[in-house]
Amino acid sequence: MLKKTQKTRVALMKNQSLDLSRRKLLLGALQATGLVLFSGCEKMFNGLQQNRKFLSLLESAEGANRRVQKFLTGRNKLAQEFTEKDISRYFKPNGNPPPLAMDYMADAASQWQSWRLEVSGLVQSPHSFSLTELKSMPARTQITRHDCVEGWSAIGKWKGVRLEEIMRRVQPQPRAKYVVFHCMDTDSDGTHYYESIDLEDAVHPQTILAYEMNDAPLPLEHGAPLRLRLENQLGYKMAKYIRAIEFVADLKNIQQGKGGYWEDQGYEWFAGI
Ligand SMILES: Nc1nc2c(c(=O)[nH]1)N[C@H]1C(S)=C(S)[C@@H](COP(=O)(O)O)O[C@H]1N2
Ligand SMILES: [Mo]
Repeated sequence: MLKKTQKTRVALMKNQSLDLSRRKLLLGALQATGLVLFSGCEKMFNGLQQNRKFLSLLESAEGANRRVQKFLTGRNKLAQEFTEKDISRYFKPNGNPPPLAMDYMADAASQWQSWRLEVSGLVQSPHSFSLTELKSMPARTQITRHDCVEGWSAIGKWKGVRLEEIMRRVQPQPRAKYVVFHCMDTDSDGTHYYESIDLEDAVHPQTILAYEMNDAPLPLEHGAPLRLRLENQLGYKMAKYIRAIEFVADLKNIQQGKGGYWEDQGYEWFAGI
């Protein structure tokens, strides 16, 4: 006879392997459509949740002090931009794998025709944008370095619409202080990824909602169809698989109240580099 905890563990393991084989099936179907561009994808599925380990320097008091300084000074400074030849040959996909939800997979297969970005909250004119509409808006392209708190970096080329353009369209109310990004993916506990930034970062010239990476449609594992690029902060701020954007006065009523998935687990809200 198994003890109750053992039983639960066995049940959990069974669920996980079921989950994995379903993922593999769906992945195969997507590969057939040519939507999965990176071969590292399989590995990423297996590496689920490995990013819970963080480098100690980044968590140290020294690292935290540096970030406070950054927050107070020079926030509108441009992050360094690179040239085509600096683009990394491999850019590690990190964090949760693409959402397993059937509607996500179906949307991907139809090239996001029915996907919409819902923009709401404290705005004068809430609006839902199709990908075509986002692509028809003024675009910015930038080649920048991505720094993950785990200690790896990669340089990539991103094209997208500036968040300020979205704000011009929806008109945030004076009470709005933060922009919250709601994502479609979940961790293994079913908790949705989310992130938030303040309005100062939202209007930064390099803050874009990217739909292209290295001159190709944003690959699934890098956050298709839309992900945030915020070039003066660490990787975990850059929400992938965005479904909705909400303007709020306060972060305390969203999930655990700390402004982001990792922040809810103790990481800093302002992750300046
Ligand atoms: N929705 C969502 N966004 C996310 C994550 C995630 O797990 N889910 N991981 C974050 C982390 S820790 C990093 S380093 C980057 C990784 O981006 P990449 O997959 O393009 O390398 O995405 C960030 N945005
Ligand atoms: Mo990260």
